[in-house]
Amino acid sequence: MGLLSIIRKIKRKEKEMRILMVGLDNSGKTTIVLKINGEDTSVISPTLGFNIKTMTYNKYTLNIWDVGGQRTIRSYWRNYFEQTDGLVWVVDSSDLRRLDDCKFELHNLLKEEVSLIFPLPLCLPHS
Ligand SMILES: Nc1nc2c(ncn2[C@@H]2O[C@H](COP(=O)(O)OP(=O)(O)OP(=O)(O)O)[C@@H](O)[C@H]2O)c(=O)[nH]1
Ligand SMILES: [Mg+2]
Repeated sequence: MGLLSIIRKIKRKEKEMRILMVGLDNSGKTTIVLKINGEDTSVISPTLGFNIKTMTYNKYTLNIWDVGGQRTIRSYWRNYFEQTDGLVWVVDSSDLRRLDDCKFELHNLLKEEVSLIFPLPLCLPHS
């Protein structure tokens, strides 16, 4: 996962990327994916497994894997790492009470094979 796999794909002129979105439950992952896709966000329920959304950007096809973040299912995140090209870690900056929890989970994740992280501040209307 990470920069090397993206470079390899670009060299092979592959136009399909797999992006994994993870973060604590209720951090806004599904909301972000739906917003980007121009879909209704008025009724959203917690993700229990995962959702896949396919989008196109600059001739690239992005398969976005939006994975549920509830505590009981976080241990399954690693099952999605294989063949993932990039990872987006979503933080709800207004949820100060759970920032330590968020930090702990991110540290756990970084022990796995994650080779590249871009900080990408995203502001939802209520964040
Ligand atoms: N975190 C966040 N949530 C917002 C914001 N604005 C609205 N929401 C609402 O807060 C909830 C966020 O939930 P989801 O998008 O389901 O969060 P999630 O990260 O996908 O949660 P899981 O699927 O349980 O992992 C939704 O009901 C949103 O409509 C915002 O600015 N930040
Ligand atoms: Mg969700």
